[in-house]
Amino acid sequence: MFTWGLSQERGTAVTGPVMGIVNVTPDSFSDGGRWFGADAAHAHGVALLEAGAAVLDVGGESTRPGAEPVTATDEIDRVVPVVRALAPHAVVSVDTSKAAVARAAIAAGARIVNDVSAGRHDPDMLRVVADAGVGFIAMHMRGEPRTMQEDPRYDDVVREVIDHLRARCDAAVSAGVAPEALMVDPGIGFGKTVEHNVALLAHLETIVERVEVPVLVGASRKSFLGVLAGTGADPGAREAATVATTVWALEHGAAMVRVHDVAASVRAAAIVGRVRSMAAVAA
Ligand code: PMM
Repeated sequence: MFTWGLSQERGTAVTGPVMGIVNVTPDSFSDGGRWFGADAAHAHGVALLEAGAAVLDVGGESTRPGAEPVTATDEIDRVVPVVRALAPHAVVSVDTSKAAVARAAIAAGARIVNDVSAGRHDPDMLRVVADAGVGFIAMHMRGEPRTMQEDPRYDDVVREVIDHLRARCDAAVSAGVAPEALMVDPGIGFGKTVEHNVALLAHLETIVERVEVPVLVGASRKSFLGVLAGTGADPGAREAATVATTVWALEHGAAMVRVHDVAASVRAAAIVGRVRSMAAVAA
């Protein structure tokens, strides 16, 4: 059975706080099309592993705002060859909301399912995860990717995200998923304004305390960073801002960050770890 417990043996357990993104899509917001072929995606995954990724997150459907859905067959054709090639060398998660894709990816060696709908999109998802005994990442999303950025509103975004994540964890456990296999994610950019995203980061410690399972943060290259840093619409110009979110997230209790540029976040995580251990000795 999968747990998030740390172990030193690469390929069999999660060894660090950085998840690398391997998008096998023609249209993801920041790297759409770059790693679309299975060979290119595999080579990209190997490079992220060498840069220090503890998990490789392989996705075959873009979740950017306004993205069009992909059929399960197309998604399987995209992700399975890449999962199969990477799984002997890495802990691989599959970024999907479809049970059929999760099942095929697990058969190809994926050990974690990362579902942006937290098991709501497909009624079979939680059972597939429970039966396979794999890890499950439940993310908060308001609505669905195609429409989620149309005027998102909350009374209290932090409280509502916490309540939702706790409810999704309860649903997963009721379906037979082991509590140790769960991770949650506040879903930066998924049905949220710039202010909502900042509030979720600002109150990350509260989220970590209240959800009672490890927390993943995925802020990498997202558009609110372009707004906050004044770098505009080019996702590639958001790297410094992304590293700032890595440092903030790890320093405020996140167990893992999901990023495109693994090397930069691994270096940042090393500095955070070093300073934190010195602070613990000094205190
Ligand atoms: N973001 C994207 C896709 N999948 N999964 C989780 N758990 N958290 C995220 O923040 C997240 C995700 C969109 O980013 P991408 O298109 O660069 O993969």
